[in-house]
Amino acid sequence: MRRTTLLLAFLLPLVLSGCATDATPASPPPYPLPDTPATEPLDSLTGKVLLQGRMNHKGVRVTIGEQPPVSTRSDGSYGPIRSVPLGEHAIRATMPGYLSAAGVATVDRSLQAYEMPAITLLAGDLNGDEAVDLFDLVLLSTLRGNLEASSLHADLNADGAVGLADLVLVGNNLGETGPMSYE
Ligand SMILES: [Ca+2]
Ligand SMILES: [Ca+2]
Repeated sequence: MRRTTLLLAFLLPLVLSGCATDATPASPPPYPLPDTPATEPLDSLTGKVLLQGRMNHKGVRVTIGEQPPVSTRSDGSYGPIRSVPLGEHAIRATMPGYLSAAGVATVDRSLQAYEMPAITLLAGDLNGDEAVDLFDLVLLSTLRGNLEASSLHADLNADGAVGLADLVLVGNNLGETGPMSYE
């Protein structure tokens, strides 16, 4: 028993030193590590929404899944929206006076960034029922020349007046319905 213990005491340092010379501390583990944990959220989601008949596309409200809504800048861009969880998310773009747009953003772990396709909202849904029809045309006629704050959504081309140009936009879109879908 004592002999065995002595032998071990003698051999152990040799064995350990042998191991130490074989092992390289900086060597990678012998199995591949996943690039991203499956629950890692998307870092950046961006997109663009344009407003028919306008040069300035500011103020479109964009909601993605459960994220807080964001607003478009004057060039129509929005985002980046950070920390979007993996999975499918409903996306919706709304603007008073315009048909809305709806789609789905599918975020998977292979993505570092996601860009929604650009979409142009059609003008003329003044009463917000997702249809451009005679009711909107009549409503616009009654608001013509009126620049109360409550009627500003009828100034579709945002030129500061409710007038003929806005009437033309509604007329051209008669029969269109929303929500418009992303291709
Ligand atoms: Ca309508
Ligand atoms: Ca106008």
